[in-house]
Amino acid sequence: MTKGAPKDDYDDAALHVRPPKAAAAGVPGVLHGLRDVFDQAGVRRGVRTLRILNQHGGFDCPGCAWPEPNRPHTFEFCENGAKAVAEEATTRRVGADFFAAHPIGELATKSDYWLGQQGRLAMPVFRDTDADHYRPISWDDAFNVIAEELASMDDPDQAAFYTSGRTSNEAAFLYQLFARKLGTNNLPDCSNMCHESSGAALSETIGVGKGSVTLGDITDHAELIVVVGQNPGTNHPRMLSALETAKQRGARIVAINPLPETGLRTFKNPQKPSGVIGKGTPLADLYLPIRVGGDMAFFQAVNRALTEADQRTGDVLDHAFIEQHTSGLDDARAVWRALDPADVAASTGLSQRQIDAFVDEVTAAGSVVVCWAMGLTQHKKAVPTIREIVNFLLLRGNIGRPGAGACPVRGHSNVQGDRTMGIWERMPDEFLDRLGAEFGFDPPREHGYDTVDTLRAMQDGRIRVFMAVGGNFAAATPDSERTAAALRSVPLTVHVSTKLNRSHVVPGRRSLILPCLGRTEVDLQAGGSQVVTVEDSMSTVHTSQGTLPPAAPELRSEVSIICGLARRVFGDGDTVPWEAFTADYRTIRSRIARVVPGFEDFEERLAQPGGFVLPHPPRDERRFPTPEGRARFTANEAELIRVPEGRLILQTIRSHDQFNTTIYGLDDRYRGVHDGRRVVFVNRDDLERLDIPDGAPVDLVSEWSDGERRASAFRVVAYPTAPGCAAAYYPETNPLVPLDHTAEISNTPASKSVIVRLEPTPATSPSPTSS
Ligand SMILES: Nc1nc2c(c(=O)[nH]1)N[C@H]1C(S)=C(S)[C@@H](COP(=O)(O)OP(=O)(O)OC[C@H]3O[C@@H](n4cnc5c(=O)[nH]c(N)nc54)[C@H](O)[C@@H]3O)O[C@H]1N2
Ligand SMILES: Nc1nc2c(c(=O)[nH]1)N[C@H]1C(S)=C(S)[C@@H](COP(=O)(O)OP(=O)(O)OC[C@H]3O[C@@H](n4cnc5c(=O)[nH]c(N)nc54)[C@H](O)[C@@H]3O)O[C@H]1N2
Ligand SMILES: [Mo]
Repeated sequence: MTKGAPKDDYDDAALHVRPPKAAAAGVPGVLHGLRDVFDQAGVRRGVRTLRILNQHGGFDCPGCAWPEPNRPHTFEFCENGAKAVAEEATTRRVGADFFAAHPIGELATKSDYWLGQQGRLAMPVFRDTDADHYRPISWDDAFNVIAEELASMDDPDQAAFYTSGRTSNEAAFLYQLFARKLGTNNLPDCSNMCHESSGAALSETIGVGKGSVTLGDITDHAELIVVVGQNPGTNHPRMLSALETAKQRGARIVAINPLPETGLRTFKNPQKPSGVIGKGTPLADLYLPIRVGGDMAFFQAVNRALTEADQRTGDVLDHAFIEQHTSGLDDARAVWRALDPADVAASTGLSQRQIDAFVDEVTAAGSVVVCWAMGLTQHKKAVPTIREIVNFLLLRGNIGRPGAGACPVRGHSNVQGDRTMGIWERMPDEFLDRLGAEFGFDPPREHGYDTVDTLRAMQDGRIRVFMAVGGNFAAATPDSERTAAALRSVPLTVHVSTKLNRSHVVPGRRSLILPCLGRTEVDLQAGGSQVVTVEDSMSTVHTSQGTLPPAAPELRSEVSIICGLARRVFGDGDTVPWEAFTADYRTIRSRIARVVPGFEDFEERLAQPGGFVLPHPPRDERRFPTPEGRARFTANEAELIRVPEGRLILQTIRSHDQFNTTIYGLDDRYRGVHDGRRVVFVNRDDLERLDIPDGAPVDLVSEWSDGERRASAFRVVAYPTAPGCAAAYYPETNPLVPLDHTAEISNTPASKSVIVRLEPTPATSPSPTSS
């Protein structure tokens, strides 16, 4: 008997709201996490799974990319990590009976929560041309279907290969090799919707698109830690332990966020006695309730204040650093000088006193780290905003020394590693040269499609094969209704997945679902039990090895699926030894070592406890590999987000009970929402002004040049968010985000700033559970 049989779908009727929580984690947090694991995995499998989470020789937590402290035998574990593990370790299965019982049309009406609750995918299934059902198919036949469709293309750019950031380095390296051997750079990935803006801003200004701090910089050295546009209590819970450690040695913390997130206020560390019975550690010393999208104006005002203070005293800026290592300060300063305080106030919603309080924190601190996540990256002006933060760090030499630097906190556990392995539609020529030389072929040079461009190409009928290794392309991307229509028009879609999700139920005309092993499971190949590697948010590369028996006998590893397909496509005489790669992943790593800089002696260095750290010239030696060899100050033009009368700026966020499009449960405990998800948080003053009562049922309507988009039947929750702003959960709100509403340069969907109006939900409207 399967433990915890899946529930019927939910309809939000039971939704209720309590006041937000004052402290994060503590014992209730851990109990919630454990309950999920034991409910889904059973007690024995559950204990076994959690004991080896994030430990040397164990598997890397699929929860997030926050680094593990390099201390063997600690129990690095958090509530949301436990939920991520439970999702994978569940004993429920989706097999042939399931697909026979449920036509695709019916599955498409189910919520993301329901789909995920059905359990692990147990066998490959195929939907033949426009059929109503998926049916089992053998692996060989599945590879034949894909190979034949690929062979029918006029041009390799009619295929696109998506990756989500849970894919291991080994699988990612082979996947991009496969795509490039086929002749395309169409390698869209989740990062296009995530930290693309950070990578773009950092590579332009400091010469490396990755964060420049280590965990020790935060725990042991930083005097001030600024957490901007990030909700670590939910999305990176282990970061709270690091912030607590910093706090206890006297570091100061500033939170900049339109929402007063619980996790930034007080933390009760469940792994310490004081966290179990005490009041917990207060985290943020200063909280700035910034208006959505106001960060660039804020940092410009701060940078202006710092330069002006320096003109008075001469000791606020790090003149030696600026002189020796940077360029462009004069142009940036000209922009700051021209700032209009009224524009700053309108953009940020903050008073001069609040900005001054921040400037005082900064000038009092010998070293500053700025951490950020999606609150900065998913805006039209995301790239210039992050460049402005680099300006801020450069002014006081806060880069390349202990306790200082830029810390984009990555999402998926290996999203940074996938990029390092070449999952990018725009890999530089040096990488392509080395790849081509290693494997004896000429990789395509023309840039490929990112996520948004893949969708555009699908809409125009230019994609014949869409393949995804992991992720949930249909639900994670913007403009859901148009996206679904685009996906349905593709001749063949292929999803390599662990669990059922929305992408499978809006299939292409023909569609395959190929089930794979998860992180937690033993990966046994001809050459024995395999380990894979991942790279965390702070550039540490280490191993991950599952220990649970595979969820079903037919599952294959991602590596084996990619190699199986490649052998079918390229034949057995290929210059790439696909079969040997599957048998022993060390043979893949020996190639990575030759192609990817920083991976020399890969296998040997993996043996070190905790793995090894990739080189990062700005962090390691204050060397900036930009064209001029200097870090660059940039002149950025701020733009006030104009909000017509009666409208709000909607940001789309995660609840405490989800991992992106995977919905673990229906509570957002810290924000006080229970048993439902279709809520919209609005400031009480705005509700009064708009004459909408707290608790009212509303539709969210977004307005764009090509017309309106609607998401119906949300409940209004009066909440202390910054005035003029609203927040609601993703993916329910993705139908509201126009495909063309993207960040400049990075092309990331601007899903944190969608102009909406609230309309009363018509009384007859059914309450939809799916989008
Ligand atoms: N449990 C769990 N863990 C996760 C995930 C998950 O879904 N669940 N997802 C993973 C992934 S892929 C990612 S990328 C990360 C995401 O981690 P986060 O970025 O923390 O996730 P979001 O929920 O999008 O939260 C965005 C935060 O930015 C704030 N914000 C929004 N707009 C603005 C703005 O204009 N300015 C400022 N200053 N703040 C703003 C919001 O109020 C919110 O606190 O988490 C990763 N970890
Ligand atoms: N409106 C709005 N949209 C957003 C965001 C937002 O804040 N607001 N955030 C964006 C961000 S930051 C991101 S990263 C994207 C996320 O986009 P994706 O990465 O595409 O989405 P996920 O929900 O993380 O993918 C979940 C699916 O991955 C599969 N999976 C899980 N583990 C494995 C595994 O080990 N192997 C394989 N092959 N499959 C596995 C399961 O089938 C599961 O259903 O969404 C983006 N979309
Ligand atoms: Mo992400």
